[in-house]
Amino acid sequence: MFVLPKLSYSYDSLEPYIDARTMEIHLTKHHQAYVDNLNKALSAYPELQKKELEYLLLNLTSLPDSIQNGVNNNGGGHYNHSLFWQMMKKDGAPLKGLLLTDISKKFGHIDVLKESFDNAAKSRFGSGWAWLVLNKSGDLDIISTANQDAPILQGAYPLLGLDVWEHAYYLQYQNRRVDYIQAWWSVVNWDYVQQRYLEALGK
Ligand code: MN3
Repeated sequence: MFVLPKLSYSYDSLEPYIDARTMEIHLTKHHQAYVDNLNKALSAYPELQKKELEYLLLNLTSLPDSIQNGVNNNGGGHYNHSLFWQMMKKDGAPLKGLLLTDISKKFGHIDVLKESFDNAAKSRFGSGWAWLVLNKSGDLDIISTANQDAPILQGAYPLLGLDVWEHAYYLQYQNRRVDYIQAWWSVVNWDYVQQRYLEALGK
C-alpha cells in the first residue's frame, strides 16, 4: 500500500509565498486522494501492490486495461507531489556548484532557464506541471506535462517541478498563475535539485 509522505517542514514554512492553508489542503486532500485512488486501483492486484511506483508508471501498458488510467493519473499524482514537497523549502540557498555551471553552459544564464521554465508553466493549458529535467538524451531541458503525467513517462528524469494545477495556488492567488510562479522561485530547494542532478549523473 502506498502512503502519504510527511512534510519535512510545517504548513506555514513557505509563507508568504505559499500560504499554510493551501499547503495543508494540497497535501492532506489532493495528494491524499491520489494515494487513496492508487491503492483502490491496485486493490484487486496484490502482486502489483508490491511493485515500486516507478515500475508501475514505466510499465503502464502491461497492467490490466481497467487500471491503466487510474494508475497513470493517481500514481503520477503521487509521484509528482512526493517530489514537489521536497523541491521546496524555507530560506533555501541560491544554486551553486555543478548544476549551476551546467545550466550556464546550456542556457547561458540561470535567468534564461527561469524564463524558459516560466513560459512552460504559464503556457500549460488547463492542469499540469512545468519541469527542469534531464531528457532522454541526457541533456538539461525544460518540459511541461499535462494533468498528472509523470516526466519519467517520456524518459525524462525530473530535477525540479512546479505544480500549476489551480488547486496549487487558487486560494491565495486566484487566477493569477503568473504571480504564483514568480513567488514560487523564492522557495525552491536548490540543494535538493542539485542532489538529484548529481545522483542522476552518478556523482
Ligand atoms: Mn497538486
